Amino acid sequence: MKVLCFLILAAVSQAATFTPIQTNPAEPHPETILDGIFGAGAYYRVSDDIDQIIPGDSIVSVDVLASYAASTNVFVSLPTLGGFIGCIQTSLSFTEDHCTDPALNPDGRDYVATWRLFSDPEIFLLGFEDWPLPRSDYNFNDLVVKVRVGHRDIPPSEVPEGGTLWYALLGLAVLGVRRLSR
Ligand SMILES: [Ca+2]
Ligand SMILES: [Ca+2]
Repeated sequence: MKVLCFLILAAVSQAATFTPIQTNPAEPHPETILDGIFGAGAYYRVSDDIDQIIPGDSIVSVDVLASYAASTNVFVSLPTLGGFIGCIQTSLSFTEDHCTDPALNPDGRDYVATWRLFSDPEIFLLGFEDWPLPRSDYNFNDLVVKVRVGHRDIPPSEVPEGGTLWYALLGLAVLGVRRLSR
């Protein structure tokens, strides 16, 4: 019974969480924007408990997909352990900078929704909300960007040579035979 309870608790703690996106009738929902560019069903929403850091060794490109904002929002990336934190810096004084990591936002709230493409794991689609609550319409389309990340090439010295790899596989096979023979 204890094991069952632990498994249930583990499943609950790993449940995906999605920050709600409000609908503003005057502007498109960010997923309507993505539908028009990538096609419906081409992407999936990333859980908001894991979208704080864009994983990668470099940011290869940033393309603005849409912006429905009264202010000028500029995307900036902050290197951090394991990747990058994405932020918008805004030009108007009644709004504030918002980052993918809510801990960096003045009120600690989440102002970024993230999606990924099924066809390309190197691409992250970020929808930013620039107005803080309670005045915010919270529709996450004030800046929608496509970020492509890159990964460091592994130097040849770190790639096992063919012979080394075969000896390693042979060693595992020997261990397996010994275990079976016990
Ligand atoms: Ca988020
Ligand atoms: Ca908005």
